[in-house]
Amino acid sequence: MQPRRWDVFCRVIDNFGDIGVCWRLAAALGARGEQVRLWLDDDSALAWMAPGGAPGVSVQRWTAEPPALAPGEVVIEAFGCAPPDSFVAAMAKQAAAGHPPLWINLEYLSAEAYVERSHGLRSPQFSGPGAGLDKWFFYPGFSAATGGLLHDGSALANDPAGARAWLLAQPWAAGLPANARLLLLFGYPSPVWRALLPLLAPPGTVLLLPLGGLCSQLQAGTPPIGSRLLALPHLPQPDFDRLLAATDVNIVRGEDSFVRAQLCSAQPFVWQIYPQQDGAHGLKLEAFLDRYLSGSPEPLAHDIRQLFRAVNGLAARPAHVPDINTWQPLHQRWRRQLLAQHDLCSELLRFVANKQA
Ligand code: TRH
Repeated sequence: MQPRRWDVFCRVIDNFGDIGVCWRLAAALGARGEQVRLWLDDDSALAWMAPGGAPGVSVQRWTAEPPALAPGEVVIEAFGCAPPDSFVAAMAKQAAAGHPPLWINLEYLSAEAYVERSHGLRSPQFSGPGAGLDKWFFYPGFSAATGGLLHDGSALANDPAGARAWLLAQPWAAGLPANARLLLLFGYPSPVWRALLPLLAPPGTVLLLPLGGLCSQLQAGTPPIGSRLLALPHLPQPDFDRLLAATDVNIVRGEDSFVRAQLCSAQPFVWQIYPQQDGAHGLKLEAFLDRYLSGSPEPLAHDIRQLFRAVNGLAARPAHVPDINTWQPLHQRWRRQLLAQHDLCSELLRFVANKQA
């Protein structure tokens, strides 16, 4: 089949999740033989996230006066970022000529029930340069009634020893004992860490800290007794995935590292959710935990829920952390369940093929 031409629009709001998700999607589509033009208003993070680029993907600067390029067959706006008016007008013109591009809004990931209800819905455009066009909602998610999750890199979890050997060979890991307990801490700066780290990082733990606000916060304080901090350079995305597979526990955040910790690692993880002003993140966290812990025995489920809540400042510091040996099988069962779902790239290709048939 002829490759399709895709335009993927991404606005970097903050941090690395917007560009991280869009790059991963673009690279996954490129790997399936599609031609992707990724529009970015700020592509600076790609220098370390994707230094080698990816087959089939070209990056297009999204400037105030975007170049007048003809839209591809599929246009994705990530997280409702609204492509430029001139581009949408060109889409409408193509539609008037009998070749409407398929316009998709790739939404944020959530385990909440509305996702299953809203996935695949049509949104007719009544005004603006795109009047007369349809926009379609595409929701990633944790069940077969959603668009699923990107699955690339998931085999890493099957070879933790290989991932650990890779880690120990990295220049930034020089001198790390082979059997060190490694905790990746990729979170947001927060007052909760002072109380929680002594629980999460017992003596002998090496805390791996990606560059950023939390790394600076912890470097300015005293590490938990008997543990050590190791600042990491920014890694290319495939190496970040390897890192997740190589550690003993991962603390992750946002959207993309949260998904990777579930798929790329056989070890448990804790999620620091992206905080929202209106507190909506609390509901989102509980919806995820309801799914993740479904069918799990008490008191394990209770302990995990309390820990996730505490990391997000939504509960007091728990008295103890969940037992890793009973948590691990739960995590692995969850991971197998996710891998049994169709992956997001396949779902997206199927969605596009159906709509364009
Ligand atoms: O960085 P995040 O907090 O991103 C976001 C954004 O803030 C966004 O506005 C918000 O909407 C979203 O969260 C929910 O966390 P996330 O999503 O985990 O993105 C991090 C990306 O950075 C992910 O793709 C992995 C990548 N990464 C690397 O490739 N190498 C690295 O060394 C590190 C530390 C991260």
